[in-house]
Amino acid sequence: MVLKAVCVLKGAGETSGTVHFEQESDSAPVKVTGKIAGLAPGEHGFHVHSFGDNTNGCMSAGPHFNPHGKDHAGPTDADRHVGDLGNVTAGADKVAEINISDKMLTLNGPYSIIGRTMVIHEKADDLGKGGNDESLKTGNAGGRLACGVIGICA
Ligand SMILES: *[C@@H]1O[C@H](CO)[C@@H](O)[C@H](O)[C@H]1NC(C)=O
Ligand SMILES: *[C@@H]1O[C@H](CO)[C@@H](O)[C@H](O)[C@H]1NC(C)=O
Ligand SMILES: [Cu+2]
Ligand SMILES: [Zn+2]
Repeated sequence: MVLKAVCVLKGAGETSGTVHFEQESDSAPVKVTGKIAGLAPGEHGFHVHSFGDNTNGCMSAGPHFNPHGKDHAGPTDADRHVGDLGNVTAGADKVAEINISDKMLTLNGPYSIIGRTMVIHEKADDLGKGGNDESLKTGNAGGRLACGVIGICA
């Protein structure tokens, strides 16, 4: 059974986008595709945060989704937050095209990301290699430019 989800990201500024998620079977990687516009050219941290709560904007989404109690890291690290998708890169046109396949994300079971929040950040995620405490929590990715709740779609 193919599972699909979608997230519409919005924020207080000009950043906005749409991200699609697709998983071919329960244990398959999740394909993450889409586009985010209104970004300064360069890398921007991109994570699934714990809560599908946007009552206080992107802040109420809480920290990175981390059901296994790991340190923050990069998407290819074995030990990482489930929500750690690294960076997406915006071009001179201020648009980041997203095309990621991730083995740790899932759209089913107790660790499903459905109902949680996708966040795009102001700065680059240092993937836990920044050499300070914050790097192991957030990757020093700075402010939350836009976010949205991940929902089931047809
Ligand atoms: C940002 O993450 C990507 C992978 O998602 C990585 O290739 C890149 O080196 C990272 N940038 C920094 C500054 O660590
Ligand atoms: C996304 O990446 C996959 C695997 O690297 C590639 O086969 C596919 O063509 C890419 N899709 C787009 C729209 O770039
Ligand atoms: Cu984040
Ligand atoms: Zn993290």
